[in-house]
Amino acid sequence: MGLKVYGVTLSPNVVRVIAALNEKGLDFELVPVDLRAGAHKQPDFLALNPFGQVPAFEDGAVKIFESRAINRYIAVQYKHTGVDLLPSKTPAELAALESWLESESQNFNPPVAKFLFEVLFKPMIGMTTDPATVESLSAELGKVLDVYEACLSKSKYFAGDEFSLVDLNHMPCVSTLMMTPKLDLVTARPHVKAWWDAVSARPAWQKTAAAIKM
Ligand SMILES: N[C@@H](CCC(=O)N[C@@H](CS)C(=O)NCC(=O)O)C(=O)O
Repeated sequence: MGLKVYGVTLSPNVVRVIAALNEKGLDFELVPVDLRAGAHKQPDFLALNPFGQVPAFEDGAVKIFESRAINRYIAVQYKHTGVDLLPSKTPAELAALESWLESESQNFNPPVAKFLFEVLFKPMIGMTTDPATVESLSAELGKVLDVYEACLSKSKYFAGDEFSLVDLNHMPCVSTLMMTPKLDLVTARPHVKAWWDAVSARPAWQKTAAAIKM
């Protein structure tokens, strides 16, 4: 029994779940999945995630896949443990939070995931980074970050003055982006940079970051 995260910390999607568990102060087991050997396409893993991707998650009899769905479960099931990741009160506040959660998965994640694959992960698997692709993805990402800069000039966090799941869900890819030569996408935008400085200084994130093996 207990909480189990299946995956490896090279994956920002896996780190997203680890970050939520650490914010909650919950103990969990990280069960390694050998992606190179194709363990994620074997029947025992497909029983956890039929799409054969990490992360997968177990809380006793509860089995969940998709990092954002896992984090939503953690936020609701463990609402009163550690920091409240869904601190909204009114329907309007909840809707604002949902808008930025959607933005993370629909607007931010597609260009940043392609960017990180091009810049960091391609060289790891013996492929060559294409500079033109890097430039066009940087421009695409920059437009999203311009919207974020405007948002974060009005409030300390994405959904107001309290840290929430919106901030947390963004953190793994921003952290990985900060490891690339294009970290100025963040640092050149003062409010995005101030946000990153604040959220990455959180003790739970420090614990998460220390566990990441690239
Ligand atoms: N939307 C999924 C994405 C999961 C995902 O793309 N996982 C990657 C690692 S970052 C994976 O398992 N790749 C192996 C594959 O697709 O075969 C989530 O957020 O959990």
